[in-house]
Amino acid sequence: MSLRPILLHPDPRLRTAARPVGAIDDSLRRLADDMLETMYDAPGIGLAAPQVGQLVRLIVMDCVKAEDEAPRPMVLVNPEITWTSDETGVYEEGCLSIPEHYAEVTRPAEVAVRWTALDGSAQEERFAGLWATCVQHEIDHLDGRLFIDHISAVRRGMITRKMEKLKRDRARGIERA
Ligand code: K2U
Ligand code: ZN
Repeated sequence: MSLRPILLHPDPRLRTAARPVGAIDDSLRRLADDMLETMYDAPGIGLAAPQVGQLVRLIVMDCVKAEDEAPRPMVLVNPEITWTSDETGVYEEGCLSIPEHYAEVTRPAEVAVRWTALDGSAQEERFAGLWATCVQHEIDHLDGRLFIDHISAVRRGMITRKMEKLKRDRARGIERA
């Protein structure tokens, strides 16, 4: 297992729709393992393959936050939302590709998702609460969408300009070291 670098917005790969996974082979399983390790290390509660530069439809999640609850690492291959509740919920979202920026995002409070597990079996589950927010946030990533696409263009522009400066400073910092 190894940590993968997380791409920072703006990056064209974060705006590109990912391709469906064909074969579930050893390299996909290694990518899923590395994504889980990278997610826990960040720390985060979800991660999508495009965030580590792999434009395939693969996401990982573990939204268990209680210390006394067993972690529930999930790997979803080719996830699809098959139902959304009429009821919506608001959550202050962040993103590992847009560090230190948060905004309230309104999404359906519950969703049903169909996917393929790493063992090739078909899965379908309903998610609510933070799991519902997270799985929608991750599937957005697979379609090149970011949580800042759900806020005003003015705020999205401000965040993008700040991220461009952060990336310039980081690049300069490496040169200066
Ligand atoms: O996709 C990502 O960047 C991972 C996000 C997923 C996420 C964002 C907002 C709401 C739910 C999930 C990271 O986990 S951001 C870190 C984080 C940690 C705990 C709660 C919310 C966000
Ligand atoms: Zn994100």
